[in-house]
Amino acid sequence: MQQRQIVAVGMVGCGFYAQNHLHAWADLRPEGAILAAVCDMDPGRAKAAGVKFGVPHFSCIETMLEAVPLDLLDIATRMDTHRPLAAIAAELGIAAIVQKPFAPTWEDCIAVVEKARQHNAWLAVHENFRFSTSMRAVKKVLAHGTIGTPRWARLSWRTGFDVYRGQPYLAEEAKLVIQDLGIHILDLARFFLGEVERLSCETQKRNPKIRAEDTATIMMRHTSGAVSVVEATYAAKRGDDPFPETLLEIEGDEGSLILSKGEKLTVTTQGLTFEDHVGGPLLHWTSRPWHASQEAVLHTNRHMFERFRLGLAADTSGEDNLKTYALVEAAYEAAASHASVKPKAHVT
Ligand code: NAD
Ligand code: 89Y
Repeated sequence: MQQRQIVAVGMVGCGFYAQNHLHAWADLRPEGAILAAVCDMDPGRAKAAGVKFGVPHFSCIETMLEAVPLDLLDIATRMDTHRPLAAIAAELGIAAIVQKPFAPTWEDCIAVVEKARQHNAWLAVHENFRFSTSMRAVKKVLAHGTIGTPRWARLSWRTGFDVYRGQPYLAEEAKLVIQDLGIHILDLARFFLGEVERLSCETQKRNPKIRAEDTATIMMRHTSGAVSVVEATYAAKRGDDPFPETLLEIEGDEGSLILSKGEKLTVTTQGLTFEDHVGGPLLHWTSRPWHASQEAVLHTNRHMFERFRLGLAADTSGEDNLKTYALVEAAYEAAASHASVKPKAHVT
């Protein structure tokens, strides 16, 4: 397949988190990813993004697609709109990236994947945590065999940061911390330890002002035999709040690694212990505390763009992300049934 030199990108949704996508696409312009148009059904948001990034802006996706030839649609709206927007892209043979969570239900996710397959359209999910500089550093240590085969892990995301301020809709979600945030951590568990055989889960709603669970504790048996604990909460009250960092402990046959606050990686192997800072530098558009999440957007967009350009699937293709979404579904089922649950599989 011939490699594309230039990829014309259209952005749908210019809200809170899309600002990071817009900056990332602007940074990737010298590499050939050209932000060509933006769209938001809120005309004020569309205009603000269009003016800021110097591209035409639209408040209707169909109008944008008629006016501007695009190769890749980056959908950073909320999950309820992912299925119809991705369908519009697939029917036109345009590649699509959808933000996490993939869609509100397993059936919706399958429908998005099937629609793309039917139209031979490239599809990926913007699952950014595994692309952050620190998570790539952890993956490298594992891939080099420095700690041997991973046997046990704790992946922890515990905060009291006011996530409802920037994302007020979170307080109204029928499913909260597993679907919104745990989904990233479950994806990391797959990334580091492989697929999951079964899981159990306990949820809690500790903040009385919100609708759904804000705390989840999940225990998983991976097909490799490894066991992991995935923790996610929006209700922690901690002096040294690590938001939005994921903290890790992974124990292998030959050693261990610990990723602690401040993106400090401690690796123990053959009786020796090494420490390193493994976070990426601040970018001109990132700031603390959001930086760790933001910089991962740049790496995610670059990965998406490069894979699409080569005609290859993204690591977090629609198909791949179904496996992460199946863990979300299994966690809710396990919490409701108080039983251990085997994640669903999508059979094509
Ligand atoms: P938001 O409500 O701030 O922005 C969504 C925007 O989409 C709004 O401006 C809305 O007008 C627009 N929109 C909705 N339907 C549209 C349509 N049909 N056509 C054009 N525009 C449309 O939401 P947000 O907080 O930016 O969240 C967006 C997504 O990003 C969510 O899926 C969320 O889970 C995800 N997110 C990811 C991270 C991360 O770290 N990866 C962090 C925050 C949010
Ligand atoms: O929505 C969440 C996400 O995906 O990452 C962090 C977040 O913005 C708030 O917890």
